[in-house]
Amino acid sequence: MAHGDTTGPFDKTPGWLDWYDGPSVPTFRMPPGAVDAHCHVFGPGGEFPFAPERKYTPCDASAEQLFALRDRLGFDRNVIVQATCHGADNSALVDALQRSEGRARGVATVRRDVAEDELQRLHEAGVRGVRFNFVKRLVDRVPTDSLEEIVAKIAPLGWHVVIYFEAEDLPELYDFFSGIQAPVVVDHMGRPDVSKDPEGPEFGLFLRFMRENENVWTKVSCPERLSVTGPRALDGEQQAYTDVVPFARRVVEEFPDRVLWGTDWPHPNLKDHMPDDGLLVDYIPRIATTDDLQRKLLVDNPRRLYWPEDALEGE
Ligand code: 0GY
Repeated sequence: MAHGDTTGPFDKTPGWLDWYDGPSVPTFRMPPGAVDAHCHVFGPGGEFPFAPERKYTPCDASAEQLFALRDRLGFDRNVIVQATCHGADNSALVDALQRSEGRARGVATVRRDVAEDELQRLHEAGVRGVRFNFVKRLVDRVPTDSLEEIVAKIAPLGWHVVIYFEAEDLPELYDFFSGIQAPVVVDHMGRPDVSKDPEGPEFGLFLRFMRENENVWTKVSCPERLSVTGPRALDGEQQAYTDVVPFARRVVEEFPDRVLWGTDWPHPNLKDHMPDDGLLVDYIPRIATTDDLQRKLLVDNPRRLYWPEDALEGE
């Protein structure tokens, strides 16, 4: 790894991803209790088969590997998000939550006909939200009346809705999203085109969406997906993903109590480069520039959403 100090060998057992030469140990020291609020487990396919309707087949990425990454980077906890390649079969997610010893919570995918006792089972395993995906390359569109039915079923459990969409689709989806009667978490700032002006109309609509809907939060994650300039340094090793910084920093500063951050490990569908998660962690202080903003982003906000019982204890 070119970046940072690896301070000793990373124990890549059991079966660490063989294509993955990382991660480096970040320079940035996270506040105690930091949460990686967006990451995945995939399979292993032999044990937890991928969904027949999936649009891609990922690498296997196990719970043990995820927890090794957590410890390596300095996170305390994870929020594991169901990805489309597992469809609405949440078995791998539930298995990972159960292995986490209370250090992971989850976001599941369910269908409109999901039974109440299934939702209860997911809740007991640590699921606290459902994910609606609108990214066309990942899923076939689900009708909004189905999604409304799901919202009505999960609301009594105190769950929230995670939405994933691309910026060009926000105008069409704006009213539906604004009507969701539950907390809403937007993945990756609604995927702005960062070659455009952060003060321009496209990102302006996203900022307006957050301003008008106080139940809306966002993950200021995935610079590695959004960046055009990429991981290569523009003016120094630490300056990866520079073009995404003004977007994420703007959101963190305007909505400090409604932002989350996650690695997105193991970075499905990124074909041009495999991100170094250590470098991604070192991006955090560039978008959350004070101790106070970092603590909110990494500790207080995710705990309020995923471990509210802990947040209450601390008050
Ligand atoms: C992410 C991003 C992607 C994939 C998925 O559910 C998924 O398959 O979310 C992507 O390809 O942009 O957040 O994992």
